Amino acid sequence: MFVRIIMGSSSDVEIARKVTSNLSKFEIPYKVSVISAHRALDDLQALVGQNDADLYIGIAGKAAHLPGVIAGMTVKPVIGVPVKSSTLSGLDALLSIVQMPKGVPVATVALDGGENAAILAVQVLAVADQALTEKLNDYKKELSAGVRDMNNEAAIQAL
Ligand code: RP5
Repeated sequence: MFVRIIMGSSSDVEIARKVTSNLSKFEIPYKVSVISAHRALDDLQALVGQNDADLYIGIAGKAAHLPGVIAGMTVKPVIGVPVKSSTLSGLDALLSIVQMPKGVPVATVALDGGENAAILAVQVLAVADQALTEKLNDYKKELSAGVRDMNNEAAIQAL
């Protein structure tokens, strides 16, 4: 099992780092590439054409066609991460990724949402993996505990 993370430019690396650090928490193997759908389409076709990954995460800003083009090349699930990289504050990337034509979905997460891209990837991969499902249950418990800690903070209780 492994996830391919493809970003459109090395300028997207901080968002990719959010993905890799969260996949690592669940011990999910991954491979990272920089390949632009616009500037290196042949390379993208060659990589996705290998058909060797279980899931793809495409990270891109501006006219962010990368995740959609990946989705057009594979039947594996594709998660898209729009990057807030331009003068339009990322709205361009968000709409470019989320507004896919019917039949070719890209599961789009929030702007710069590398963390949720990783968690969603784990959830997809966990459907047929009980050990991974148990790790996700533990993760959810940690989230709950974190909010309980916030609730107990003295500054909150003093309001
Ligand atoms: C997109 O354009 C990339 O995904 C990046 O977010 C944005 C800017 O790319 P660079 O001009 O920094 O290479 O293709």
